Amino acid sequence: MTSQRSGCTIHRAGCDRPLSPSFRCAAKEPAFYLCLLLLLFLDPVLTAQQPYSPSATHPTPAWFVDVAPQAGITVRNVNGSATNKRYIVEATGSGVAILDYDNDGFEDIFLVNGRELETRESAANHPEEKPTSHLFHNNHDGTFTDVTRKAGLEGTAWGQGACVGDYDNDGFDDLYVTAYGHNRLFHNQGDGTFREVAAEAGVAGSGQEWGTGCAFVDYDRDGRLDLMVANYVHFDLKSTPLPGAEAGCMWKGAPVMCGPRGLPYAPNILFHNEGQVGGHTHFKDVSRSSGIEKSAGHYCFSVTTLDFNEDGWPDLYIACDSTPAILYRNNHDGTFTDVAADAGAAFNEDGREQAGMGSTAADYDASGHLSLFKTNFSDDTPTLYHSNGDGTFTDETFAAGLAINLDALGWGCMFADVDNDGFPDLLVANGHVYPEVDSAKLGATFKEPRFLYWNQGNGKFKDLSRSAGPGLTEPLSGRGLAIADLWNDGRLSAVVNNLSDRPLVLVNQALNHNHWLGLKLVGTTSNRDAIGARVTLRSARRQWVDEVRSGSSYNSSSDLRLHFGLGAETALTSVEVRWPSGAREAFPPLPPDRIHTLTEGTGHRIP
Ligand SMILES: [Ca+2]
Ligand SMILES: [Ca+2]
Ligand SMILES: [Ca+2]
Ligand SMILES: [Ca+2]
Repeated sequence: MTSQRSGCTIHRAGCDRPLSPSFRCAAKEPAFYLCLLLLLFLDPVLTAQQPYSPSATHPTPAWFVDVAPQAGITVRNVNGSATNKRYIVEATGSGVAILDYDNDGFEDIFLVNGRELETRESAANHPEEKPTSHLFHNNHDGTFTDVTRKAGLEGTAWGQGACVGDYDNDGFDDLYVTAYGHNRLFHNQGDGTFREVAAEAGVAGSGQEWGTGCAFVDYDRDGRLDLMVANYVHFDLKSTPLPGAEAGCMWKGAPVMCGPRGLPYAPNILFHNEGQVGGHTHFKDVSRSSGIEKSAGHYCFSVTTLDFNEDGWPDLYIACDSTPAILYRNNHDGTFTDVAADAGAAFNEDGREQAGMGSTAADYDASGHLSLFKTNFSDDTPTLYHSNGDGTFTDETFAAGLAINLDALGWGCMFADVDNDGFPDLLVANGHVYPEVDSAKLGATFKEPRFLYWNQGNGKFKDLSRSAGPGLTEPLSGRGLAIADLWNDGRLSAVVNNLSDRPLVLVNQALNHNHWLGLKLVGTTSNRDAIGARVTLRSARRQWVDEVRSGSSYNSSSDLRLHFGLGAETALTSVEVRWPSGAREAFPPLPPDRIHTLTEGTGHRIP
């Protein structure tokens, strides 16, 4: 349900049908607000009981409870053996993608899955018994239904990561799944089903590069989403040595799986969307001509897109294992240059390379600039790269209070304002790669808790991991993590994919009275998902900035809608969107505590 007034669309959560003419508010302010009141009164989503509703009995600011069993999301993750990881492909685990594949206004959940190693027993299994990635439809009432088979998403190979983007601008979000083996592109056919089109679209890859993180992004601003794919190693099971076989296969004196050191590098891939060629969308591999391939000698995982130098052109940040991180600066001419070292985002403050796993970007300190956070290996800190606002970053990990929990090996990470106080907090999934750490007592545990670093609003974070609910404290070997407002009620939930274990759906049941604003952006000249759009909200006291992005975290893809915690603020003075096309538009101040749809071309053009 929507009401429109001079470029401002009020979105009724969970319903995209146009409002009947008698409800349409055309021009005048009083009618507009009456309309809003009617919407509030009539809105069954907002008036109905929230699933897993918050309660004042829980401690604030967060009390995370895992609702996955009640929600019906119980499928186990498979990545080779659950207990004996002989090859590194068994240890890195799987991402999560959040998308509203059926456009019913509620975000659905895609859990990437791996495979068993091919043994005589598993080869004898019927194909339909093999593990597959799973799509869960959001039933709006706190439950989900596994629609994998109905949606045609079986046979997702040994999946690694996933990203979401409407690459053909038909109004239905499509899904790319990276793999050990050929990558998959699932075209959303608009009827609840997908068709695998990677080979015909030219994005399947060679099958030898082990694909990890990915992101849809329109790097040349032609209105079509291109595709960035990070690669980990050039992996061949047959030529990979067994645990203990050589130096790269030992850790703290114990024989462990080999890699990534000692395994051959695999270059990253950039695919340019060429539009319709011969009746279907075709992508061209531009890894060489774009300069992406020049960054050799990295073991890359997650991709996070952001315009770090604020020139209106999207850049790409890639966390890489055991090697420096990459920051591909967009040169506006179809080429990129890795400027991570010069920008201060490649190493930690000691100039040391780290084992980058996941990454996330946000304006966590209301400076108006996007900073970066990266997870790393155990016996190391994560890294907070604070944006200096001039295209460079300063490592603020220690100053921000994040040089803690050194036993943990971090993976999925997202900035998310879990209590809507206006400052994005950090959620981190952890888990070791070596099951041997338990039996050989190597100073860590294979299963680890999740962390909540609560943003105090002064540039520092407070570790609330042990006092913010059982959803965080239960040890599991976490990997992918994605964030979404699953029931359009302003509460951000987290979905975590755990290695060789069951997933988590973490809901914050602590009560707060803070305000929030959700924004779904629709591009018209720009790509339809508006991926790359930058939004600035202002009130009399401060500003909020964020960008629409596809991939992030660890090989995962979160709710494409932007979410802003507003704290006590109820009166925004302006809402500004810089669309991926470069056009800037102002929208009238939007009322808080709901999700609005903003469509490109309906705001007031800013010269
Ligand atoms: Ca949906
Ligand atoms: Ca599409
Ligand atoms: Ca493009
Ligand atoms: Ca840029």
